[in-house]
Amino acid sequence: MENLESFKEAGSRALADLKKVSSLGELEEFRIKYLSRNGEITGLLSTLGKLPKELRPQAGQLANTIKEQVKSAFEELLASMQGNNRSASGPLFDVTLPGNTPGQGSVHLITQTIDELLEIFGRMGFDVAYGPEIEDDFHNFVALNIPEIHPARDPLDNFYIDDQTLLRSQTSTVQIRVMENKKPPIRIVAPGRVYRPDSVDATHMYMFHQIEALVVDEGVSMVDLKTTIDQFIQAFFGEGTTWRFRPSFFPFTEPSGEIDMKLTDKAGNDYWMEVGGCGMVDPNVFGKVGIDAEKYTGWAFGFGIERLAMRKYGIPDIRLFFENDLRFLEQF
Ligand code: 2NM
Repeated sequence: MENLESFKEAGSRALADLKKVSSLGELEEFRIKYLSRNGEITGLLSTLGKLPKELRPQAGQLANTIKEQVKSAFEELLASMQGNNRSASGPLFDVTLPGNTPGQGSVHLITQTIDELLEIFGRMGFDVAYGPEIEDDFHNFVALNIPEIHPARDPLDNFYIDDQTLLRSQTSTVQIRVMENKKPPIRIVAPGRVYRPDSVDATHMYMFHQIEALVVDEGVSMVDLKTTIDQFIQAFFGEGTTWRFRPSFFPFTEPSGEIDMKLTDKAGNDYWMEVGGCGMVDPNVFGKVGIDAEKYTGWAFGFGIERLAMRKYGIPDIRLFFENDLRFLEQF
């Protein structure tokens, strides 16, 4: 009986030692100590001959059970260490296995386009200005020389919050705020969202983005306006892009013009497409913001950012920008 107890004791000691093993090197030491030909556990069987004959079968069975137990615990640990570890003493995982790469997002095409526009205008010496999207009647209409009875004020053409407050319908509101707060020289661009309750179709959305430029200084003329627009269009669409001024009217500029780009349709015929508006700031606007119209002149222009991006990247439908379908967004 005493021998049987010592067999059990040897088994427990081996299993306890195995728990302390933390590297393949230590595991090999364990194997030599307990499971090699002269190891302690393997050796149990060779002591059987010294036992009384009646005890031998029971002791032999016990020795085998213990040996199988220790061996299978050893093999299990060995397999788990080898499966996760190539180095004998390193951490218990394989740093060379490919991991789960998190999906990487990308910058939205409208944001990319705004970044590019600000980069181009930055090179031409323009500062960037921002303003609130919830505006008052003064900044959205009055200061822009838009009279009380003008169709642009129609409740059906604007998102009014109350009589005096609405979502801005153009970023010119930012130009007004800059002119209120800063004396000339002024040279800014204002990018941002604007809101108009248009029926949604391939070229209309109730929210879109504009970028407007404003320059005010002494002796500023239409030559500066036209040169700046031309340099911008060549930089954004590529050298050799043809565009034209077309006379037009805005309440806040005089004279005013539309900016048309020359395009070619599938049949090879040229046509003109409006991409923006511009003009010399009306002296009435200067009067509203306290700038001396006798001393200063200025010009402004505005482009729809979605339109610019649609032209540049061949996007046929404005709704694609806002549906957030990854198959669209991932292309840019
Ligand atoms: C446009 C077209 C023409 C414009 C005018 C002004 C201001 F505040 F100076 F009067 N800001 N923006 C302007 C002029 C905007 O966008 C199509």
